[in-house]
Amino acid sequence: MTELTIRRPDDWHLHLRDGAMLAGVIGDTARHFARAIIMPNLVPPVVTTEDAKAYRARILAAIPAGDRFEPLMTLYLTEHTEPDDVEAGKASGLITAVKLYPAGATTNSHGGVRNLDNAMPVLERMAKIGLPLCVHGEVTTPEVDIFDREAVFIETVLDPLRKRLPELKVTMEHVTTKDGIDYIRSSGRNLAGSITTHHLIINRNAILVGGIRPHYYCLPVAKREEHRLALREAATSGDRRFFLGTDSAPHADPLKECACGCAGIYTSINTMSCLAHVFEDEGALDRLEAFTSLNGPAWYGLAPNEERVTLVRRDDPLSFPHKIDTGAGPVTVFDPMFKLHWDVAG
Ligand code: OTD
Ligand code: ZN
Ligand code: ZN
Repeated sequence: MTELTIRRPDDWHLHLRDGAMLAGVIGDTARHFARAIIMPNLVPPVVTTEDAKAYRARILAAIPAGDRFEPLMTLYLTEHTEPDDVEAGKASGLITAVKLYPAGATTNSHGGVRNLDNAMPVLERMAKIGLPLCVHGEVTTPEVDIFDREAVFIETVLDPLRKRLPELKVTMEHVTTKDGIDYIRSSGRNLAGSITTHHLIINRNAILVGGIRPHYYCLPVAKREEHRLALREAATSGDRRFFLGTDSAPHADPLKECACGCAGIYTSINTMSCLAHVFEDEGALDRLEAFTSLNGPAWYGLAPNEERVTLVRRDDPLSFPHKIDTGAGPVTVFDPMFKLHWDVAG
């Protein structure tokens, strides 16, 4: 196969940032994606419907002329989030989901939730009105090894929460382990998972072999090869519970190339080319559309995009920039360590 036409993709987990960085990266998403769920971990975070409304307006203002792109807004859950505000946000059509960051789990998550009991009133309201909870599924307990944090979260936080509130719809975001895949597969309704592009491509060796490679460092951290293989199997299976959330998370290079580099991998610009490569490798190009364009909207109760895009396999490898320039500094682009041939032709 050298040509593939699919519905226009959506990205169900994206960091766009704000200000100059927003202006520098949004074009890469708007070029290929019709919609994206926008993460609220700004400084300060997007906590109220009012914050989300203002942030959405800044995103719309940054979209390059001629592009069409719809940001789907989320709220950053805190122990003080008001159930009425969340309900009003959903009712107005502004809010697509609420995001749970265990405090300290990832970039700008210190204002997140320490004790989930304190967020129960809002979670109960969300269950009642059918508003999904997007979850960064890692415990932050210092005693738990960083490679085990997702598995321990499922057992000690997510599963008890779902038993307590079976009506709550939960998206387990950026699943990185076989444990996560198995848990989603074994659960009934009301649980789905997003998978990033980079976790389908790298295992933890990418970060550590031959030197410390900060541009492969993200959270949740990439795991062993057996986990990557489980993610690939799930993503390419066509199972409706799995869909794309790139978690593309730009940081200016100096903030990653230093003694305490921050977490995040920037993939917006070459995600579709990387995914087509992965699905071709797995003999599953016919299921790429389910992963990028059908399963996500179905889960969030939205119609799939009507517009189509065509991917073309070029004989010569594509050339993507090594870095993009943003007004907030250079951002290194994810290098999948293989040549890319699939081009989004439009
Ligand atoms: N992971 N970096 C960021 C967020 C994600 O956990 C995440 O969703 C970020 O920079 O905002 C990262 O590595
Ligand atoms: Zn996260
Ligand atoms: Zn993220």
